[in-house]
Amino acid sequence: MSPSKFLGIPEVYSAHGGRVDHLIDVVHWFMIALGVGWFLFFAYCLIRFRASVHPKASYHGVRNHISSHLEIAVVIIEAVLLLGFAFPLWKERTDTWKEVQRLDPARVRVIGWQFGWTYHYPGKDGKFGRINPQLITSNSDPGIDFDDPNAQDDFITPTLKIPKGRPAILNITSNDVIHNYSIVPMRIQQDAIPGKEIPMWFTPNKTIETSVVCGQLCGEGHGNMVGQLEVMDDKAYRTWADGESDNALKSRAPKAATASR
Ligand SMILES: [Cu+2]
Repeated sequence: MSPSKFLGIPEVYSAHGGRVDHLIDVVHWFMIALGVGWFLFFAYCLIRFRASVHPKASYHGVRNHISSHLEIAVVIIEAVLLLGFAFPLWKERTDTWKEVQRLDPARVRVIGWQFGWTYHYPGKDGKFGRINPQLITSNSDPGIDFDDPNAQDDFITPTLKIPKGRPAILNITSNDVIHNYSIVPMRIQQDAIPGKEIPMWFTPNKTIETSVVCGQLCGEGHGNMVGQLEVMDDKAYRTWADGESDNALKSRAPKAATASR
């Protein structure tokens, strides 16, 4: 039985999501066991130390060293948890990051702003154009420098589209305050911090059209920061992305020619 099934958490759509739900289950079972244990101890104390049996307090307190031994045991258990589980699991995640770079990931810059999200794709060349914050003209403007050759085929969309079955690397950033890009069906979220681009990655394993929310209270329009996400079949995604890239290149070609004269 898994508590995560009763908590109203939506279906998982990413490769790693099942492990997150498993952790949620483990933590809930552990907390239930702790809650029951502490409640029994509380009930025991109420009965064992009731006023009619112990009208006077003991001024000596505990005289043995049990509590010191218990504290040492807690330190050892926590060291085992940290060194034996947390560090190796973190290492596995960071090692996979190197592997992900080789798996032909879809890359998108995600820009949070008050109050919405903008998506910047690198286009067919796979390279994001240079970003210059001084070129930003509105709060949703990603500030792309179109004098950069790498920017010529870049395109911007109001909806995030990514392929199924390939990793998606989203570089999360913000134009103003701290936001948080939170995709609940993918079991992943990342703070959007102005001046920083922080990559987050996951592999969608089913197609879905869903919404993405802002997970960080960021101002009066925070509740309206709902983004749209579409996970498409890989072939449909490539057709769409190449088409958008070609259109962007065509629309900028005359400008690029004038600039080079
Ligand atoms: Cu926000």
